[in-house]
Amino acid sequence: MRNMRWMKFVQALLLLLMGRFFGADAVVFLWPQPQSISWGTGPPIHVSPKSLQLICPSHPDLQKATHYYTTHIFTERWFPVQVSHLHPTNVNEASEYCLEALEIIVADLNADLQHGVDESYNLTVPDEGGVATLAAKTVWGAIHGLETFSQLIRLTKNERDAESVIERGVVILDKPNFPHRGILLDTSRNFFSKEHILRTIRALGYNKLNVFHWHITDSQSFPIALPSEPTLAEKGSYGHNYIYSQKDVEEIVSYARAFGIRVIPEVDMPGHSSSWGGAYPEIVVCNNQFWLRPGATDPSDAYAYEPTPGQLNPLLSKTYEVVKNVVKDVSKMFPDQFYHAGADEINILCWENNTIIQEYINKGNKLKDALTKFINTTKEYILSHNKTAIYWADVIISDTVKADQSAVPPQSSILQTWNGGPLDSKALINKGYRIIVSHYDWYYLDCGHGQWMGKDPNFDQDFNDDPHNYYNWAPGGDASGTAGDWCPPYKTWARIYDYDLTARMSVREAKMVLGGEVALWTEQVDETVLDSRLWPRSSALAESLWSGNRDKASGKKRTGTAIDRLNDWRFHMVKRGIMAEPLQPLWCLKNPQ
Ligand code: CP6
Repeated sequence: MRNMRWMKFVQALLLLLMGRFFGADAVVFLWPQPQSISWGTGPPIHVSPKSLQLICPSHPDLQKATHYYTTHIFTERWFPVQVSHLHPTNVNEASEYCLEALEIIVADLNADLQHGVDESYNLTVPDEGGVATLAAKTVWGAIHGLETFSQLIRLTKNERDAESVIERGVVILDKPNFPHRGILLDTSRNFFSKEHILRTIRALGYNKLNVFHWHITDSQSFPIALPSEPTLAEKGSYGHNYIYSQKDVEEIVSYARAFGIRVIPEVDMPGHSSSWGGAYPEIVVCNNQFWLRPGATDPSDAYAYEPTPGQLNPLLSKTYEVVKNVVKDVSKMFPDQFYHAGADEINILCWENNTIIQEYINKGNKLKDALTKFINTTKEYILSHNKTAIYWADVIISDTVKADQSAVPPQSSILQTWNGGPLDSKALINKGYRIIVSHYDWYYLDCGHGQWMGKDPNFDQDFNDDPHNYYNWAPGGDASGTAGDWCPPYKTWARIYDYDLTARMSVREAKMVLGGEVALWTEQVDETVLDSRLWPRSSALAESLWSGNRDKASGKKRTGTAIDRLNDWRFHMVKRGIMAEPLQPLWCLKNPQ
């Protein structure tokens, strides 16, 4: 017995000494890494997630969040091995300290969840346990703090009778580097039922991402029921089981709020809108035509980038009648101040194919005047609902399709990039616009899957020449080695993490970058692979936009050292029901370097 006590004493002394020397190091892994974290030096603190008291101000979203975290997340158990080389093994013997409560204090309960709202929080767990404090300016910061708190709670090594502990006391001061941190999900090419969207939204919350950019409609389907224009979905969706009802939208928006996530809707126009032609064939030009122009020998002679072509006719009053209703309904259904108005990949060849538009040109107008007319008319609808418009940057950058397209959106608009790279960002900013970065060469999650285009020299010639071959649909496919993929290669987590979205910008320019979004276009994605396409790669974006991709002390890129932490985080997500794909074999976790 005496011996045992002596051993315990030595053990406690060792832990104490280790704490002194290593207290500043990672004690448990967190994702995204907080801006500032200082670990205490005491022994582990026991937490009983079920009896932990939560003291929470009265606010419906915060109360929903605390309820969710206490019932589902604090009680999370580990899978299938812990990355536990940093964990002490005999927690039970080392500590008498317990955490009894988490007190949440919010300075301003009225701050709405909108762009730029304060998301900071401070979290303190005293060395000797007792009451932890989560202090935030707003509910939305407090929700992020709850997530961090949940990541502090870990199980001890022995899975059989594992115990929940917080390894040390800790003080965390945290806030995001960028106010706009999101993912885009396209629900037009393939449909995703409500439960899959809700799961995706809570995964965003786990990662402290705060924007769900919902690319609701496109040429392939129109899956949202709008009260003023119900036939758009009735005739334009994949079927009655493939429509989001108003109630679905309400549920999605309110679920997202409780995780501090804004839902930004996009009903794409005037391009990418063949699906509107189900209800209103008269307002859609080159609707459902074969994607190549008759007699075309070169795939750049196409009406669209992928089947099926179809753009709104900018010269018809009927078009504006419908668009006005759509903007009205969507503005009402989504409380966010941002409204994404699309305007990507407008194809002049499609518009030229229409007699009304040809007459307009014969009168001396230019095609870009037609686009300007569309943007100028519809911007008024958007502004009249007090929304800020977001457009894809193609609306002013004219080289994506044919030279003759560019309109001038109001300076209050935000432009979202996808073509090009950092230099294009600078160009847009220097035209006076705020931007959101989604450069496909870094942030497109659908790349590298052998996509919908291109001839492949390795394929049989008959297959290559068959115009109905899915792989021959879009321009660009040749023997150059890029065949069969729009945007090779597959974007790895490290490529996403490493990207500096304000590279080579002045401080003034960098301020115009609101943040970034990874994009999941879904020509080749449906519910069966949704999680693995999104996660953990979107987590890489989440950290790079939250606290950056550099080590604070050394100023060096931390891409190389983030892998163990990301691996650990990936297991957390799997444990929470997000089927994130593995980054390494389990061997690496058992044999940490
Ligand atoms: N759909 C829409 C798409 C794309 C865009 N808009 C897209 C373009 C190029 C690549 C991937 C996706 N499928 N509506 C561009 C914003 Cl590589």
